[in-house]
Amino acid sequence: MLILFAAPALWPDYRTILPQALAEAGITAQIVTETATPAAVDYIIYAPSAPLQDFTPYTACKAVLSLWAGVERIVGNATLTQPLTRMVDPGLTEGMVEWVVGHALRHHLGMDRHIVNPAHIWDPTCPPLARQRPVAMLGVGALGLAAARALQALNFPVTGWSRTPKTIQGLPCLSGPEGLREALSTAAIVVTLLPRTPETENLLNAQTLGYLPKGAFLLNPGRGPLIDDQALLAALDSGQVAHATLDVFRVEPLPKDHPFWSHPQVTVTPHIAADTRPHSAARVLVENIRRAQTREPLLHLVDRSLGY
Ligand code: NDP
Ligand code: OXD
Repeated sequence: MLILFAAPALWPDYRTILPQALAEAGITAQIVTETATPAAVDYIIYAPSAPLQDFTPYTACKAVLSLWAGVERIVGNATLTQPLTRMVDPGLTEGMVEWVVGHALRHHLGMDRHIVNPAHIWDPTCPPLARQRPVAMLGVGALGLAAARALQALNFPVTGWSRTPKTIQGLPCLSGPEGLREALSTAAIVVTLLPRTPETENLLNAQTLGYLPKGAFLLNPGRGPLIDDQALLAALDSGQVAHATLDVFRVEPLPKDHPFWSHPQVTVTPHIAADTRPHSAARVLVENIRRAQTREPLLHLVDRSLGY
């Protein structure tokens, strides 16, 4: 078996552990980072930064396995005819849960007032309890559901919102445009864990931000284009949105002159909400290779027509 690891910058992270994970699964394979015989490649492990853009010569390739959860940079590639899987990695999920909970608690507890208090103001205002701070979780897939569960464990009342209607034990869920309006209309905190697709572009715009109660907090670890930047800046200036903590942007790195950098009500984190963790991710990759070899259904298969 020949595996092309087509993400050269990440190879040092996987050089030891990917062969180990293959060996643990009893799979014998040669892993290369480039090849002169693309027709001999059985699997491609891929990241968006990879130079590989033309999948046509990989005629025997059984699957392209993305190291990233978000696949918007590969899903529309017309040369890609092989099955594409996205990354659902327990380590990545754990990181995302920590980022969402950490930033939600920062705003919920009003930590900034005490961490940065140069005038030494003694303000004994106690924050409400989490149970009084409703959260709208836009996207209840691998990451959104895990983040929702962690917030629920702290007593935040969470409502999920997704493309398709869902019944999830203990988590009220809505879908569709009316569901979005309903979820946002009571949300004190909104978290966007949606993929970037034509349908999700500018989902949070002047109209939908207007559904929120005044002074809501926004956390976006999903993708930059989910939000209309100008509409968000206007909502921040009017106080409609009290603070936005943004991890992802239309252009990354966020250009130095972008107004988000200097806006007092915006926190920029540099696309670090969650990273694929090689130890756990290697096992996920290997499990899908094992499944493809035994003709079992692949995990986390991307639906090209939906774009995620
Ligand atoms: P999943 O595919 O598991 O979940 C996606 C969720 O979004 C699903 O609930 C899906 O609905 C919902 N959704 C998709 N399209 C729409 C739509 N048009 N309207 C409403 N809901 C929609 O993805 P993950 O949870 O694994 O990842 C989510 C995103 O997080 C990734 O696509 C990526 O962009 C981002 N990400 C960011 C990282 C970071 O470091 N900042 C790290 C990793 C991921 P349904 O259930 O009905 O299909
Ligand atoms: C991903 C990401 O999609 O890091 O995996 O954003």
